[in-house]
Amino acid sequence: MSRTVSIPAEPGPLTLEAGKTALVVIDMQRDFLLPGGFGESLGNDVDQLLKVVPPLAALIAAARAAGMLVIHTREGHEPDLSDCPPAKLNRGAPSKRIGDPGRYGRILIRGEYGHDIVDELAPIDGEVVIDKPGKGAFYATPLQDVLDEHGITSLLVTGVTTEVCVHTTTREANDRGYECLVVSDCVGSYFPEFQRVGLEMIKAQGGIFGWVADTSVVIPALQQLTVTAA
Ligand code: C5J
Repeated sequence: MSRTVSIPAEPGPLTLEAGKTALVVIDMQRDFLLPGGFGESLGNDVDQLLKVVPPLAALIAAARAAGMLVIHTREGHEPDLSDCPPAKLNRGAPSKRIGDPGRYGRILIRGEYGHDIVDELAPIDGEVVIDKPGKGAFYATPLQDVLDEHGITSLLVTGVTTEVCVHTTTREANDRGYECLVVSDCVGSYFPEFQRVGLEMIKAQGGIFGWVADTSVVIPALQQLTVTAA
């Protein structure tokens, strides 16, 4: 076991340090992933997101085994929608808005079945769950404080959707000084072309706001890393 590991990422290797790296799992919620949920009701192909679940489950298991901080996020709002700006509420299909009844309860409302994380990736005791009203995980949340408390400087970023909440969170984190490695087979978009271009954008221009690698290299790296090593 070692305190640091070099990941063969793109556009170049990234060194991660035990105890300073957290896994962030963004919005793997039933409303986005499940057949019949909010995402599918907007005409999206949820299979594009569901295929992320097996590699992400394996990555979460590796992070837990390494003793790494695991943080889950959920996009959603208070039942009275007081934290949902009109500019967000009033767009989209008029019959499918945040707060409306959906197959899995009121759409993207905290406490509803659809708002919670899919069973396969459910947080375990001690893991941090951040409820966020926006696309980015830093906006109007305690995420920065949580990372500061744990001395985190690097993030493994995963979840959905690649071009929306994953991108926004990675950009927010990059601007705050975190090194972000986006795990390519653990992020998903309803749109294959957005998935491809979204990943290209992160690592372009020498890694303009992050690094990209898949689980075939990230999981073995985590297996070499332990937060308890001297
Ligand atoms: C979206 C997200 N796409 N988690 N949310 O509205 O990316």
